[in-house]
Amino acid sequence: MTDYDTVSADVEHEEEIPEDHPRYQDLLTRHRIEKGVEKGITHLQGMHAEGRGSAFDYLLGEATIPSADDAERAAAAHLLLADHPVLSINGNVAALVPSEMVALAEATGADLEINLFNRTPERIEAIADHLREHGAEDVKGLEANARIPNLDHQRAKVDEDGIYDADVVLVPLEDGDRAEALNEMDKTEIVIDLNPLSRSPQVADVPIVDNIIRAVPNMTEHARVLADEDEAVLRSIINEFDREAALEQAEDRIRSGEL
Ligand code: PTJ
Repeated sequence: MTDYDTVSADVEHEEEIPEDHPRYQDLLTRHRIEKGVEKGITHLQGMHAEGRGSAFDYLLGEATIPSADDAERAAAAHLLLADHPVLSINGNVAALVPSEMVALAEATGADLEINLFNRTPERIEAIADHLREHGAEDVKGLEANARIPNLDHQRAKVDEDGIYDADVVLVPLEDGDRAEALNEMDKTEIVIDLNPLSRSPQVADVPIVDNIIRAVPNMTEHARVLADEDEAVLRSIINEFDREAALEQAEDRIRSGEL
């Protein structure tokens, strides 16, 4: 019996998961999603979404492939150049990367906005509290006084001075309908999704096929490095990024296991 066999299935605090466990990142992710459900942050459907993401990540080699790193750098350049960048947060994002989203918002001057597929006042409050506990000062999405056109139901609700007004939006782990509707509003859309065939990355200006746990800190790192660059340098990073190639390389990696 190895030490790995002693990892309890009922971990209370994430520090109990040994960092040298070969499946450390996956165990950490599952733990955070479970805690998110317990805290009323993550919807039960978020567990299904995580399971699907985890299967794609396994096939990707649980690593940020070079084309994803290019996408994360281009995304950082877009956020830095934006007039009004907004980072959208759902129940999975809040559970998985709360402090990392706060750090990305600080590095790029972006707003944080809660935008839920399964919207209830209780979940909105729980997520806002959770983000504040992780350092967020201003959280949007509570007012929800505007609507994304051509989208029915609760999932269309956004803040007028948030996502509705944004020129660049980061929408991680997004439902395909909403990604399409946001895209039709002529916003620059950055999507993080481990499934390159999903509609959300397919319609995104910058599709990032990577686990959000790796993608967000890497985007922040790129944003810090690029923060003092001229507009021309940022524009050339954006122009050099090839979205079709990024999607193709991710799919090839998943299908063949080779880069
Ligand atoms: O909190 P809510 O109410 O807004 O609901 C959020 C979920 C995620 C439940 C909702 O948006 C949903 O049902 O999403 P989908 O349609 O299941 O899409 C989620 C996508 O995210 C899938 O393509 C997954 O492969 C992908 N995904 C899951 N976990 C990760 C991921 N991508 C990157 N990193 C992950 N950790």
